[in-house]
Amino acid sequence: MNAATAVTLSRRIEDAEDVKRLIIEKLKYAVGKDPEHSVRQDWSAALILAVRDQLVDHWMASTRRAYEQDQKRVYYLSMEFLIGRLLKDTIINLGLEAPVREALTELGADYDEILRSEPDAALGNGGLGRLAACFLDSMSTLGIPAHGYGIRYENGLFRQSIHDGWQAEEPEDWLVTGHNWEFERPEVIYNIPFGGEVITTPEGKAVWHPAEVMLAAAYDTPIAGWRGRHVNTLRLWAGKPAKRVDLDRFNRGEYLSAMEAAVRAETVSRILYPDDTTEEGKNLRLRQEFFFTSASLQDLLRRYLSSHDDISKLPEKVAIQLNDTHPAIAVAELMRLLVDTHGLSMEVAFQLTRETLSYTNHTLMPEALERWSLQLFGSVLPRHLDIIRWIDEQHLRTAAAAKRTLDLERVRIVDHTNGQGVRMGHLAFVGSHRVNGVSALHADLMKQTVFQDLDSLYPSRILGVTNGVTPRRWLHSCNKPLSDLLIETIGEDWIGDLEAIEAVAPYAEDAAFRERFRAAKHENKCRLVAEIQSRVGIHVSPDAMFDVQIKRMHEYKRQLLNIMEAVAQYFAIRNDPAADWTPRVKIFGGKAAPGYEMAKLIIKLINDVARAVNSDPVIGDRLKIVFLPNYNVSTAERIIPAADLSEQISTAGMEASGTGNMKLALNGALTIGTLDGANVEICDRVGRENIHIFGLTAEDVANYRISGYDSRAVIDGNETLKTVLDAIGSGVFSPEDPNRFRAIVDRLSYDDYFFVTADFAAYLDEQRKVDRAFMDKEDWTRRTILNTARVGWFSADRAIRDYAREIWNVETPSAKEINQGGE
Ligand code: NTF
Repeated sequence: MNAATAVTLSRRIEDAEDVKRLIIEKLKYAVGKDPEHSVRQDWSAALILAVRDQLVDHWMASTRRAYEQDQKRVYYLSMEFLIGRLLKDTIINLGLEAPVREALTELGADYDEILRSEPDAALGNGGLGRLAACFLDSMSTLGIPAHGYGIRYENGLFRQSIHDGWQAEEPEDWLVTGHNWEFERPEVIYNIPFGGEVITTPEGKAVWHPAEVMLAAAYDTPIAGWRGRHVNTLRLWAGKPAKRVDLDRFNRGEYLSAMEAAVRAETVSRILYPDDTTEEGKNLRLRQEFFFTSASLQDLLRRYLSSHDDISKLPEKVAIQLNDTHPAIAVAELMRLLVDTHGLSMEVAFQLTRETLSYTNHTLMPEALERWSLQLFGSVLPRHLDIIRWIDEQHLRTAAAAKRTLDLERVRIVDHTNGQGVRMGHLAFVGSHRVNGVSALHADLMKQTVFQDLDSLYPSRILGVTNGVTPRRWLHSCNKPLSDLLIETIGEDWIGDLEAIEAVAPYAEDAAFRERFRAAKHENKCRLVAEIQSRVGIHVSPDAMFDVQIKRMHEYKRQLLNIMEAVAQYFAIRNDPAADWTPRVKIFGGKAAPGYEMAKLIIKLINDVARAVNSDPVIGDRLKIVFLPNYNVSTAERIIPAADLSEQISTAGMEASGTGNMKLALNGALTIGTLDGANVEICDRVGRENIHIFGLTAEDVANYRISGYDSRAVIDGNETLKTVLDAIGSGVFSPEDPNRFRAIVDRLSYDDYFFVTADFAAYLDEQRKVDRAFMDKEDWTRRTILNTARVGWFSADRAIRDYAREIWNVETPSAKEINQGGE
């Protein structure tokens, strides 16, 4: 052991005494406070800094190992990382919870309160961003040398509040209290050019003269995996001006315009686009995408070249994953860097680019497949437009040579028809060696729909890698009662190898275990009852079924179907209050994109129905409806362990995968769902008898889209449906504004694109089966245990192993090796 190592080891935490010493040291020398005068924010900062120290040695060792062994590295480029809070997860991953809790208690600080005071890093909208965060955890757990690359948004996803039932948005300012996890890297700075023109030299070389150059500055957050042995980096880029102040202007007294360039540059990392399906503020959005992609590629090329001479070996040592089309400009930017900076030919550059890049598609919704007008694209990225045209030519030659009859216009990257534009999905596809969907069904549908032509040109490029979730955050850390029970019963292998959770299956037949499983659920429900009471002032009973739908508000996810069922049930209870009703609490959580009027109207409908139902004395505990505002990662961590029923009721064929479905099943909720996304695979694994499937299949939906579908006739033929829609449409829930929900009813009657009316009867039927099933406590518990036991495959570790094997060509240790550990 050399002297340097000896010094660092003394900072290691072995017991509560070490924690106390380190926290006091941090309070004093990093925060600048003495314990007597420290407020919660100071304790929190000191604790985070002390825990962060624990990561540093492993972080450096991980980096050293990657260099020494010349390991292949994975770069995950994502516009979104929805990481939430880091403190509790990191403490648990490092196995430090007991000493930390003890130390803080002895110091007179409240551990749980400190955990709650950490702001959620909401650098993402929903599924795609949360998946990226789970993948970071798993890549560290599996010891894959990896970087997440993204944007350090000043304002993450907006904060949602509910005023009079309507969604209101406020900016989320997670950075104002300081982000103690990160390390600023002032020396890691890249130029990011924009605009200008491309001039061809007499030798035929294209030279880009940008109109403007800004800077990208790096901020690193260490990400530990299970047991903290391997630590990777999340590197986020902030926009900075090349020159902070224009001194000439300033001296002329033009103070505001002297700062113009600074404001412009900083705007690039100012806000996260609050929408995961449509692009707005097109110019800024395109600049954001290019900004972080270019900085990331420059950075990884610099790292590669610092230990390799031969750029042509890049694909052997580097794998770059594009999380959706947002970083798709990487195809052209990597070529630009290889050609313009490193002097390769276009042909060679294209081959290396394709071998290095791969692309994940997360949605088939046509409006989400990005597409830039030629005019905009050419004005912001003129050199890239040239490169893309070149790629398109090559690609067209392949298409023309193919024996199939193809509509060449449809396969082109640059669309020359009326709507002229650059199709980013096509660019990502053509520039990647693998293109993956996020569930088996989704990958199939990609081949049948949006990428049908490209799939026929490049067969075997598309594959499915079903999503997964990290069992560390989504069971072990968020659900202590259940995690403790599992550890006591089957040991703790499942935390690092979720498929080992299958060992609990036989206990489904054990009455004493079922009792304890129920007790764990009950404890979680009581905690949520208190939160509902304190946040929205609604009293609910922990003995009722907690029926949960938490996800972005979107018509295809069909929160509307859920609330319509609530209305039907409300009327049924009123008609016969004495019948044997299964008490339910319907819990909703989710944000609507600020510009998405229909989704916002559905939030209002949920709240208006809730107002009527919750205050109706006839109903009592038989039905309660709760909309919890500002749904985010931390709220999910409290709702999921308390759920009995998981609503996964999207229009079949439209939810690419879902990950909430996995988290809820893992935490012992039964699913009511359509055969959509990963629900299909969940059904296969938990068994058809342990899940409540209803409604049209993706194939049915596709057929109806062709043959046409008459929702008017369906409504007329279903008395309950008609009553529900009449009530909603005539203002029963909005007497102060009877026409408020007319638009919803009209949509369902004349253009029911999401097949709400088509699935209504089947959904109600299945819900009544759920009611009956819930009343049989023992059998219900048995089935929920089997859900927990059988969804181990949906671990993000398994998903990352699939990526590593099928896409990145990177080796991973076996689950056994992970659990046995070793440095
Ligand atoms: C989401 N897509 C899909 O809607 C989910 O089904 C899926 O589970 C997640 O991605 C993760 O793969 C998006 O968030 C986006 F942005 F593409 F719409």
